Amino acid sequence: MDCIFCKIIEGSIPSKKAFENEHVLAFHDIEPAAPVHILIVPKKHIPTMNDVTAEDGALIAELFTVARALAKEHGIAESGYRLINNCNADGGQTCYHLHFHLLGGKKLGPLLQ
Ligand code: IU
Repeated sequence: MDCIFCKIIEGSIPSKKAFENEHVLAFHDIEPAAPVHILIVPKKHIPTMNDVTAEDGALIAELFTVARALAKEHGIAESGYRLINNCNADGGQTCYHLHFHLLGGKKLGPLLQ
């Protein structure tokens, strides 16, 4: 499959890993938009939020659990952070494998531009 995140998950493209288990990989974004910028990615290839189904419920919950743990580990749980999913073109999605951006470590600006 021609998906960069699938290649990162299988290890044929390197990444700076922040967390990994059977279902989830988290790695530092190559173009960080904040001091902490980690991508939290299901190992299952789900292209966009629109493709999430009810049977992915436990997996989506796990992504949020990992996000919460990483926020704590990277010292931004109390100061605050954002967890963002971009969906399709108008949402700004560029990598078509579901992921959440965990952003923090500075006072973030207004959300909408
Ligand atoms: P988006 O929500 O699909 O726009 O986010 C894709 C992110 O993936 C973006 O912030 C890129 O910098 C990041 N990224 C990466 O970390 N490593 C890569 O090899 C590629 C993109 I391609």
